Amino acid sequence: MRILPAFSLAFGLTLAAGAVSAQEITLRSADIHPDGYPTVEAVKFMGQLVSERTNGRIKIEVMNNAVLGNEKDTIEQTRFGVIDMNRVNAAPFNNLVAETTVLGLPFLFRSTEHMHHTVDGPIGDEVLAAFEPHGLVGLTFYDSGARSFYTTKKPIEKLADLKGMKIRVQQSDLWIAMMEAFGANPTPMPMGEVYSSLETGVVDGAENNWPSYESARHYEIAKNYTLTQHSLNPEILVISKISWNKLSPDDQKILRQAAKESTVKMRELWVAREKASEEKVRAAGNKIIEVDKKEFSDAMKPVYDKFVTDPKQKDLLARVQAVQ
Ligand code: BDP
Repeated sequence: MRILPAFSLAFGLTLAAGAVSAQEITLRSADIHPDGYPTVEAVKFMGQLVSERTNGRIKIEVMNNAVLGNEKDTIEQTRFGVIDMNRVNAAPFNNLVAETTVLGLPFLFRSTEHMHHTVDGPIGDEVLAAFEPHGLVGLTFYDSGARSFYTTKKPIEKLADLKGMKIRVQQSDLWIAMMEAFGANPTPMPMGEVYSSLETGVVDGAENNWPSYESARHYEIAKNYTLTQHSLNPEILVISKISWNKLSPDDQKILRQAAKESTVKMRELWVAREKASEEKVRAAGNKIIEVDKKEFSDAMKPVYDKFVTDPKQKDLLARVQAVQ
């Protein structure tokens, strides 16, 4: 949290009796994606709302393009209050906040609506609340579409094609186990290293949604995109507990509300971007492959067996599955 007292104190004195409460606060928010990406634009939108509702007293500065580092590192920095806010996919949180694991389980959500109904309801609140003991406050969820595989050389037409392929995964034990269950050889690394790893053959492929496949330009080198749609793992926006505790309860309320409203905006942006990215990739002549998804989902039992073990996780999974 960057507090800018010079201008704001003087300004505050004219506005309110308590100069301290009128201090200007700039919350720095990390994101790895470029401008125009729906997560980035959603947090900017949230910043506008917060600024309007606090008469410019609180601002959010979105520091995107991974300028603050890769996701795993920025999560640590957010826990320690070096970075105020962070928008990260649920996967890099898995090893820290066990409750996030369930959301990434392969072929869990039947549809985007099922995912929305889950994260918008009490289960979503429960997962967000689970961040608190880990130095973070969960604010809201954003969409991330469906993740599918892409490869540089051999296209994936059936499950057996994944056998022995080196596939980049996010830095999460769940995701490593998932790739193993698909028969692949998982290579965890941050998103920023994927392009060169595909280019130099360190990995044979990776997996992501249409917008990331397109915006990170992976589609230019990994031209086979196989629509396995194996996970609808959402994105999560968090704020450091250290930054949070410095805010008044009223300001916390404003932030929570603006975060929720930014999700509504994000979903509109997401639908448009997904379509635009798909069109761009198809226009580039990439090979888009449909597969028998059942074959892929049938292979996922070991992942469920390994990660849904204790009664709490079992109960959470059953409740997600029961959401209509
Ligand atoms: C994108 C997520 C981003 C992840 C990235 C990845 O938006 O948070 O870091 O995937 O695969 O879809 O690392």
